[in-house]
Amino acid sequence: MAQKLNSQQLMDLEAKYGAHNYHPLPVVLAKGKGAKVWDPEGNEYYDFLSAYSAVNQGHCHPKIVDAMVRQAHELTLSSRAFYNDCLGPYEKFMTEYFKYDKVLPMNTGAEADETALKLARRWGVVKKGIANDEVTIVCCSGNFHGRTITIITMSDDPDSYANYGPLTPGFIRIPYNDTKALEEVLEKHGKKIAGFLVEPIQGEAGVYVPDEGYLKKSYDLCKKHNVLFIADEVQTGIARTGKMLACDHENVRPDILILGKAVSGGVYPVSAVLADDEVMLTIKPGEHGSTFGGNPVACKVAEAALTVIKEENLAEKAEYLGRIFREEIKKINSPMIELVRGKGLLNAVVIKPTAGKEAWDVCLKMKELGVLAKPTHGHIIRFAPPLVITEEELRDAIDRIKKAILSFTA
Ligand code: IF1
Repeated sequence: MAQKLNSQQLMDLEAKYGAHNYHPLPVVLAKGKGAKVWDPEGNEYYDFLSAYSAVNQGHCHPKIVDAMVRQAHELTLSSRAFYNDCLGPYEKFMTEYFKYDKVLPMNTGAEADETALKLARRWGVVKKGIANDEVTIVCCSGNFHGRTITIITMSDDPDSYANYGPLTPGFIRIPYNDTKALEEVLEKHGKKIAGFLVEPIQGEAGVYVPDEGYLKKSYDLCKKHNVLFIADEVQTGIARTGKMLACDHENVRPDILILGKAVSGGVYPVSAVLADDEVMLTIKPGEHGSTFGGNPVACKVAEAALTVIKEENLAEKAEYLGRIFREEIKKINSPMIELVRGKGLLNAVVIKPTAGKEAWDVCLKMKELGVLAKPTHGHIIRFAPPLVITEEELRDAIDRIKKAILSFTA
């Protein structure tokens, strides 16, 4: 029998044998249940990252895991060369759930974003009549849509795009949360613009919440110029911000909706693109796809995961608990807390380095006290627990966060 490895040994293995494309917090997760996770030594933590909002339904939700295990015993993969007996019912479920004509199933967020870009370009060529080599997509500064070559073309973060060789033409980037900039680009180049791709709240930018009305105004501008409004709700969707979709806060219905992460409750890679026929049917058989997209396990997992969201009222919970979180964190009397922002349970605290201590040190201290979160951009800590966290657990976690921050300034 192989002997059980401890945290240090496991981290050493990753350093020695794994590519060095991540810099994780030094904690190893070996078990998860609801809002809590445990390391191999048995230490317990509140998970305030939720695998970047994939685990909205909580770790190892029994209904989702059951759905996966049951289907895994029947049929795991058919490919799309044949039909399978889960995909049709899943597509009916998804289109009724999100109220679109059609869904296109993929696996990861990046693939869903790529799919949306292809759909928008195709629609631009065949419906709007833009010349094939001129189709343009407008994106926003500070965006994060994934890691493919085309997607990193849109990024303005050198960590994402630098030294990866020639990128993809056909994008214009404008400032986020700036309807004037959108209006100008549409006035100037509208005839060759097929779509405007936007995150309703920017995750990677440090949970950057745009001004109220930004999405609605942007949507209206797109309509005026016959441009598709494309929402990347990979991180903001599925109840995270207090509504099923973050666009619901402004009653905006995207022409193309991109979903990932929590569509499966973090149990399996499942992503999806939703649109109406006028857009979706511009892609014909053989023109796009994926071996695993729409596989039977994915279908069953996603149906279960989305059912849990409604059964457990997780959007309402996120809204209610998010208010408590922001209120309580704002009460902490420390010069380290510069700003608290967010919506629902997608929140961030901007940390002002104090006495040589910064966001990374706060995260290490929180880890010691039983709360896991990860800094972004050096000075921002994202706080996004599973939406199933109870009020009692949340308040307990807030006490620990408070202790961690005060330990540097008291
Ligand atoms: C990593 C960030 C979060 C996303 C949006 C598409 C994707 C993502 C809005 C791609 C992915 C992740 C991936 C994760 C880090 C992370 C992240 F900090 F980089 F920005 F969540 F905030 N659209 N977000 O947020 O989805 O292909 O990964 O399934 O490790 O890179 P994917």
